[in-house]
Amino acid sequence: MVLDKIREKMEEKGIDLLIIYDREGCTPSLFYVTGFKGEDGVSLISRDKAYLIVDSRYYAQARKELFPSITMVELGKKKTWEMIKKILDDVKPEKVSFEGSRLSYKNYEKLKEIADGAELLPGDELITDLRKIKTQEEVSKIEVAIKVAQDAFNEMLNYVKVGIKERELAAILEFEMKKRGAERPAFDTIIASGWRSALPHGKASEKNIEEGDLIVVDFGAKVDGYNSDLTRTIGVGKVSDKAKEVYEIVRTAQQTACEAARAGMLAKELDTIARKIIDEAGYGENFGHSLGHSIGLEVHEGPIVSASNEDILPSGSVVTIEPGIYIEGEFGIRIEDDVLLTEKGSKCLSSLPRDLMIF
Ligand SMILES: [Mn+2]
Repeated sequence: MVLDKIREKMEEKGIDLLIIYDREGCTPSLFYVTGFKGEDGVSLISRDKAYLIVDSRYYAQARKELFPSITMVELGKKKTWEMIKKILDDVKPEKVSFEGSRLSYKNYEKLKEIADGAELLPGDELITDLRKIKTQEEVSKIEVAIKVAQDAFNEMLNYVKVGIKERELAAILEFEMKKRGAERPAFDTIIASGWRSALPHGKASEKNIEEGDLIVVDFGAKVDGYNSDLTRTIGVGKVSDKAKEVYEIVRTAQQTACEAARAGMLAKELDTIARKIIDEAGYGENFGHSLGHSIGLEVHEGPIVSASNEDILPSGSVVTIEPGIYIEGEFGIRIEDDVLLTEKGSKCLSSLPRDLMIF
């Protein structure tokens, strides 16, 4: 199915061969196109054939995981580029495409060397355009990744108290996600308390949770290849009135954007809905990042929901909606949910309460 769609796009653009070159998991497109979950492999897609080259570490795994339309090529004692050349000599392409944002310069030079004069052109969009629109099966996998993360978060809340370290809370959260089936956290868990909560990407540190702290918890699980990405801000003890006030602004902005989101909007229109509320409350300067991004095989993928992105949000995309207000030296607040966009509107896939929880 994916392969058919890629070939349609290849034909439109006159591309005879597409190379997906993965080293140490640098491109999730390899899994998307071939079904292979290993971290090293090269796929070559021509108009009528599709190959995956793997070395002996992965023969058994690839045999199990590969989609039936992909032929496994055992590398044996050959070098990867020798094998790629062999297939190139057989296909004799005039135009060869590759992922320009993934193939290293060094490997691009190697490709040029063996391409025998074929035109080389980056073609990331051959795959990323498809990845923007999630199938029902992909949405279900994201929903599982969300459930695992939410259940683990709820368990972690039992440990929130003055004196515990941010890093200890992060470890509990990550352990609880793995216990529930996560391959790993979707990214390094952000637990940022007190003054650190004003750092939008404050990874969990050695800081202890203190009386009166707000804690930004930004976390996600990777399950069966797919990621979730959620944020809640919680309080400990006597939280200041100012913090509570600002919390309500973020909450209103976030909820309004979640409810208004739908496919067919420009990405920047959605960003504006939340940004306007924060601007009008006088905190525009304190919301420096984009409203959100798409999730799927990667935690950050396109389309990005930013003030400058004029792309249309397609039906079937799953985006995060995560406005925040950060006041340096004082505190920060962010709330993030994962939302499926359809023509009819939005469906919030995550379901943690948005009320400020105080422990
Ligand atoms: Mn996010």
